[in-house]
Amino acid sequence: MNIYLYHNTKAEKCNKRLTLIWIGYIIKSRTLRRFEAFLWIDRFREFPEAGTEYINMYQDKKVVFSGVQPSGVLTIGNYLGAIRNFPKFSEEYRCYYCIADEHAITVRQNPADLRRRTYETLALYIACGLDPRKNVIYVQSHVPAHAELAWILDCYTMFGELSRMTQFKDKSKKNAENVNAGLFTYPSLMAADILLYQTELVPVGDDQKQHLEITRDIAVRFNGIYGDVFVVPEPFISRTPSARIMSLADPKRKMSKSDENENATVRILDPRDVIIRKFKRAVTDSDTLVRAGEGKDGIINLMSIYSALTDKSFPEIEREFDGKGYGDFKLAVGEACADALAPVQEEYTRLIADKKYLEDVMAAGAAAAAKDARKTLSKVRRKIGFTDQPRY
Ligand code: AQP
Repeated sequence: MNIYLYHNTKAEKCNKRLTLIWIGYIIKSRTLRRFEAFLWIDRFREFPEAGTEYINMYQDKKVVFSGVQPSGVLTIGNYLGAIRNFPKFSEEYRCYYCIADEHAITVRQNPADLRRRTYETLALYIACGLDPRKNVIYVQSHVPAHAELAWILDCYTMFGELSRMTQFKDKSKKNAENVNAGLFTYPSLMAADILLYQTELVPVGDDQKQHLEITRDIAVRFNGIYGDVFVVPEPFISRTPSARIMSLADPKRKMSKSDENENATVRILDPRDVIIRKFKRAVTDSDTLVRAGEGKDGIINLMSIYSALTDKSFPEIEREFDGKGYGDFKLAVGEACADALAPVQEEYTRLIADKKYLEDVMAAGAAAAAKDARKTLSKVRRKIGFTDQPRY
């Protein structure tokens, strides 16, 4: 194997501050004489193609995939249960994080709101620490392979399996006037999202566990018929209580961004005074002790949030608020939450004003994701007996 080093002077012209080094290696063998990979090290985020190029370093790494629907302003449930964990994987894994707009339309969306929230979700991803140079960040509908593979997987997913999904049951009740086929087949689209990239690990909140199980079942079924086509993914669900943050208005229900009761959710972008006010109004119980116990779902939920934000254990929290009432505790949770979200909000405000930058990130992410997705999709098409697509 010969190793060649290239200095890319063209890129240096684009940005004087940019140090760009290409390392390519040519594998000399009887069958293969071509570039196989290259390594790009850059120092500055402004370079538009960064998302696409940087991740080529990670070609041989295991894959992480996750996504969030732009179906509302993200909540601290989305943040603590999922997004906050995303950046942890960036160094060790090849990471794909999508903005799941195709999933969002299973519930009727106002088109202008959906468009705006797609940008907002992207800006929030980055503000929460996802570096577009180290992760493939993209919008699901920009990569048609998701919808294409979803249709194929629909044909390998059983009606009975889909009928058992609790999210389908919950959302059908909530949207009784619009129980559409997409809501029902949501899990095969999610399976397609994950399986397209040969994903090993899927960081999600506890509520998505059942969808991960069906994804695994679909992959195993497909592999059983056609050989090892898909990697069978594992969920990554945080063991901490933040894996399921509950509604502040009804602590027996999950906190959801589409909840119409504004007091039920704390949004990542809520102003400090709003955050504190919502925590002050959180439903608890008639007791006064800050302690985890039976019938104290509201307090357990607040303790979970406080624990996730401060890294304190439940016994530590109980000691800290020994002799104090719920009022002091709620205020402390509200302040801890507002403090944690302040830097995210500041970065978000900067990013959302730069539409051009966000569109560059979207374009680079879609290009990288589409390229990788195509590989799996071509393999699937061949396996099931579709003919080669003609060029047109
Ligand atoms: N309350 C929660 N606690 C912990 N994790 C949560 N997640 C959502 N709510 C909580 C995690 O956030 C990720 C993105 O979720 P999603 O937007 O794809 O769908 P969802 O789970 O249906 O989230 P919402 O907020 O409840 O959306 P709507 O109201 O539109 O249905 C997932 O990893 C999820 O586990």
